[in-house]
Amino acid sequence: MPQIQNLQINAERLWDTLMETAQIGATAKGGICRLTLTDLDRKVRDWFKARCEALGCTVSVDEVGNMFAHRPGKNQDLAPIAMGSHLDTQPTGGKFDGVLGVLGALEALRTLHDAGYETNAAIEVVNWTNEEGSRFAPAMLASGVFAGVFTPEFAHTRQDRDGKAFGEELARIGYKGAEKAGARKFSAMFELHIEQGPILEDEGRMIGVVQGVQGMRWYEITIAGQEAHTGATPMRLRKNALLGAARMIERIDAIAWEHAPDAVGAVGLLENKPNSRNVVPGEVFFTVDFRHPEDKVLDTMEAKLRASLAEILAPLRLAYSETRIWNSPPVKFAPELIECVRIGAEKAGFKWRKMISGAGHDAAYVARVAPTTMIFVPCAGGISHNEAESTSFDECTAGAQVLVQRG
Ligand code: HGY
Ligand code: MN
Ligand code: MN
Repeated sequence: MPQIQNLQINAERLWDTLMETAQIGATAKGGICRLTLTDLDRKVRDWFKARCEALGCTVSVDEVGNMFAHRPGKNQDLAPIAMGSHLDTQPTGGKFDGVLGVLGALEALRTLHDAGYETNAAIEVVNWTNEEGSRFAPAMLASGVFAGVFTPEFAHTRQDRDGKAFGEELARIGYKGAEKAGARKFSAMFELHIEQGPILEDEGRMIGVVQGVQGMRWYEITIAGQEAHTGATPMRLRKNALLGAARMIERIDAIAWEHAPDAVGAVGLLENKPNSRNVVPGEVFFTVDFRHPEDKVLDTMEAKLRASLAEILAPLRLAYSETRIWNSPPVKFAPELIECVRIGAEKAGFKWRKMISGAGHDAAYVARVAPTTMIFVPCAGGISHNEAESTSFDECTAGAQVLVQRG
């Protein structure tokens, strides 16, 4: 049996799987729109399950749709080593966010299978449900249930903006498993992912040896004014909810700048009602995404957000409600696994650097229940959550190669 350090992944095969699955939800601009628990998600899940079963893996599904493809190892007493990420995308997502982590892990399985290599611990390739949080908030929902952060009931009752419930959609696509989420144990979890930022490319490095993930908080805000005729209502009598939202959006940006360069903040989702040309907007719903490596700075940003709501909206005679719907604290990954990735990158001759993840990942939650770390590869211009997201053949190969050596 060959030594694991001599195993080489089949780079063409990996690239072909990335391009093949990119057709499931392909957009005209070259990206993917494959929202969680849609028929397109079912289609890519079915594709993934069939490829894993063709390798002799058994594929299990838990109560929130997480998929686990199990390849037995020599020592049944050892908990499996997991590797994986997510197959759901943003509405204007790219070909690599999440997908590289799942298909890189599939390629690792295929490489082991071709070599007839029997690992000591079993290997499990994982597809985590609803990592993006775009359709059902918050993000990383199903890995969060797996890690005990959320209850299955909380997940099942989350609704999308059309009022559809997570649990019903999961059952509708046939991926509401019987297995209790979190019942399954891992001895380690590795997640391969694109960096989604510009640092690796800017420094000409191939591998990010990820130390952890920054803190993330999401808020939902509804501003209530009064619908009125845009022609007959004097300016002094208006209660314009969209004006209030506009001033809040400006202030939210300013709060992030006050704590930059490590802080970031954005309003990404906004619904204006009734959204008619000649009606003064009566109600606006919008979301806030704040992130920073330190919780105490996020506390300061949160306090400023709340103070700003009262300060800005009262003079406009606007009411509001604000709820923090997600708080994912900063996470540090397992030092011994970080060292594994560093050694793997060195042995493969790749330039690497240590870094913190700006984006959230399932690994952030799995790190609560198993030793976990991540492997980053560059993406062109640091662009992600964008149909133009692009990671090269060589970069995908490098990431999967480090993964197979480490897994
Ligand atoms: O929000 C995030 O950082 C992740 O892409 N879901
Ligand atoms: Mn991702
Ligand atoms: Mn993403």
